[in-house]
Amino acid sequence: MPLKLYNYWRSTSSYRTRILLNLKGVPWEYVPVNIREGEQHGEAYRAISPNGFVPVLVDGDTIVRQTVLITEYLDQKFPDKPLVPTNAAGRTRVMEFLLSLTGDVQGRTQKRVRDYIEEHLSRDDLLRWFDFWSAEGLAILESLATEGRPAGRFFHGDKPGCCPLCLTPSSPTA
Ligand SMILES: N[C@@H](CCC(=O)N[C@@H](CS)C(=O)NCC(=O)O)C(=O)O
Repeated sequence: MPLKLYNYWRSTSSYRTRILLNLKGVPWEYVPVNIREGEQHGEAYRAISPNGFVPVLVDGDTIVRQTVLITEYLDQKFPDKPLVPTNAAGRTRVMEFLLSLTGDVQGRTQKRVRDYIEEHLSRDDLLRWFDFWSAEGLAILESLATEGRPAGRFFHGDKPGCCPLCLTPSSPTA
């Protein structure tokens, strides 16, 4: 039975996860959840994703939420072509970057935060908020990626790995 990815085409977290699945090279099925139409709040989807976020990976009876845990799950289940370095130091550095991107940065700019600001404050406040936290977030990620420790030609390693590729979906906001 192929893996199923519940996701939305314009969601950056979903886009990241599609890249990771394709890097891994395992077959997977696309299950659309239209978060612009509010499908993430429906009862059926909340049974899979209690917090109403995409993406969610379903592998038989196993439900995996959070992009970082999906990355971890794919590496555990399919150890060929590791997405994250297998040595402790490299792994810690890459995981720090991914957690900062998908938690600290994404958490401040995700749709429900933007919707709240626009509804309870104003569109101008929203634009200011988004510009400020996008710039701040990208600066933090840049400092993590360029910090003094050697990481190869790319961050992290000599080939473009999951960090630069996971950043790609954020490039329209850069
Ligand atoms: N920490 C989560 C963040 C996921 C997330 O922010 N997903 C957004 C789309 S990019 C979402 O589902 N938004 C729907 C909403 O806010 O209601 C992860 O890394 O998977």
